[in-house]
Amino acid sequence: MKLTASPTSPFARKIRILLAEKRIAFDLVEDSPWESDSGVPEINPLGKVPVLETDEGEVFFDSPVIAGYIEALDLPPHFIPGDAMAAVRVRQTEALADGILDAALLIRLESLRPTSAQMQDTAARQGAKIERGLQALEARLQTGHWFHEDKLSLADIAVGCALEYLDFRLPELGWRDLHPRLADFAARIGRRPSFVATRPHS
Ligand SMILES: N[C@@H](CCC(=O)N[C@@H](CS)C(=O)NCC(=O)O)C(=O)O
Repeated sequence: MKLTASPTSPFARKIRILLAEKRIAFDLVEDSPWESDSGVPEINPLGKVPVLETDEGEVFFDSPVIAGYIEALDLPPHFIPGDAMAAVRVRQTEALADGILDAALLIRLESLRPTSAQMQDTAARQGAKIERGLQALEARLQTGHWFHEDKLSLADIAVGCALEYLDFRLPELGWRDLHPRLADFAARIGRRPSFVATRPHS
């Protein structure tokens, strides 16, 4: 299978980690959808990465759908529970982590515009979403090492990618100060070889 991704995309990183944890071989095609000559719009009409192409030529996006496809291959270990309600709960935590990333990306994109063209309230509005999201995640991590059933799941991988993206692009947030359980969690999951091997560098 082939995964098209930009090297620093946190959504693509979630999929790369999932594939690494499951020891599924894949070809990584680096392509930035921000470049004018990007081939991404030809495989994903939405022009976003990650995009996964199966050996049979079927194409999947966006990252939660790709994660669902990878799990549907039924190769251990499993990162989405077989029980339908438990799976919904894992996906809910994934959505929270992905939503934090959406907000962080908007702040980042706004910061790249000339100062005179920046929307003043974007950082505050999106920053508030990030903070509420972090509070919700901190509350979900009341006991145990992992978010669901004390077992590594897609939720943990998604949250780990979101927290490390904040470190990478918005270090000034200093999110660890108010979220000690998430800080412990980030340190723990960040030691996994799959996280170390995919950590973005500026
Ligand atoms: N919900 C999507 C979000 C993907 C996304 O926003 N990817 C960014 C890179 S991190 C992108 O390709 N942006 C290009 C664009 O918005 O035109 C997913 O989970 O795959």
